[in-house]
Amino acid sequence: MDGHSLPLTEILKYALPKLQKPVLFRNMLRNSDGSYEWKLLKWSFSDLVEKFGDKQLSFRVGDHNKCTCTLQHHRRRISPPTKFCKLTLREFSIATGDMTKEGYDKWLYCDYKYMKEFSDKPEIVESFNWLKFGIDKEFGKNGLHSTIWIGSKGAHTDCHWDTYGYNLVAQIHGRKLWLLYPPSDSLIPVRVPYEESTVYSKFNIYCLSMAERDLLLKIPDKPKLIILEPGDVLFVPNGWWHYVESLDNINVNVNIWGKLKTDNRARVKEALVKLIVARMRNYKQFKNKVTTFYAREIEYVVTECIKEEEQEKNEKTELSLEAPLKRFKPTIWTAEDLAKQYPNYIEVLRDAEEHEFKEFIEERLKRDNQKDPLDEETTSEDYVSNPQHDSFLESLTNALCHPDVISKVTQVLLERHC
Ligand SMILES: O=C(O)CCC(=O)C(=O)O
Repeated sequence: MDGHSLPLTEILKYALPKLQKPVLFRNMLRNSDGSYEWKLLKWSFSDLVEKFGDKQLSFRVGDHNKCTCTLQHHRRRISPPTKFCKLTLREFSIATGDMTKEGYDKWLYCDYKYMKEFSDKPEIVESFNWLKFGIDKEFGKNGLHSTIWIGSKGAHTDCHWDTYGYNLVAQIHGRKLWLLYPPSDSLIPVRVPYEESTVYSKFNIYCLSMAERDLLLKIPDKPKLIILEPGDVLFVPNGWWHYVESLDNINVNVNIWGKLKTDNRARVKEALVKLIVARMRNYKQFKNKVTTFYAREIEYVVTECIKEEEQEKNEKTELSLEAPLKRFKPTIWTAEDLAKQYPNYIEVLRDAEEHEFKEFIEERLKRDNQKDPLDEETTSEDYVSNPQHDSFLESLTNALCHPDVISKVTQVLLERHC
């Protein structure tokens, strides 16, 4: 096979769920004449503005170069407190024009928006699909199961990893910077602030403190830094840390999480974390529910998980009893294998050079310097201030929710529950 042939869908379907390293797909979304295959990529941003019409989108608003915190880090210093505004895409486009003017120092981010919300805009939902990447037809035949991210320069998502699936991210407009780290404890996983299916890092990468800088430089794992351009598709394996920042004034990307066999166990883990956070913290969303509500939810996902795992075991046994010729044994592909086989389409991400990483860090240190000294810890609407709250309670919650602790509890529950 030469490097010109497109990766086979069947190969990607089996390879991606097992792949341990991120890879970059280039040219996958282009036809042989160089034009884009997806309508979403063919459209200009003005086309997209027309297609979204009067649809109101909710944007987070933050300050450039300040320790403005994302929604998730709402309990850290915020100046001003994280705000939302409703804008049409046209209004967003006008606002980003204003943002280029001197003295304007805000960013806007309509992030993590499930495209199901746009089912009244079938032209947009049908303008792309993930079938080439081996995503099942049920989920990948259009954009309905995808999420869209629309932001201006500086809009960012704090460093985290996602508990379910693997991620395919397609850049549509503008450039986005991704910092990735392999799964490990070194970035300090926390569940306070809490967001379902997201394990945040304690590091606030957008505006690093000196102490964070020093710690980051000591992490033995090598980070990967990549700037996605329109048409690029990034594959992120499950468990990889990522921090993401928009570099251009207008930024659009879409993504889908491919399903993994481990998602059943992840559901048990998430239900356990929810119980702990609900009982240890004072979030409004958990206020009116008794402990047995969460226990029942855990019981349900444990039962489902046991059922699924039994079924999988039976399928494997049946397969091994079949005639040897009928058995299908997919090859385990590594990122390097894929890149070697399809050099025109797949690249393994290289580790960031030391100087690149240092530059990245220095830029984010400058932001911290411009932090407003009057910044106070503020509370989001969702957080009920608790005079008893102290940092030890937060540490205790994070310790109880630590991924290793939760994995052990999950294992014991699955082994002992009948
Ligand atoms: O693009 C972003 O801001 C974050 C994307 C992300 O976290 C994801 O796709 O998992």
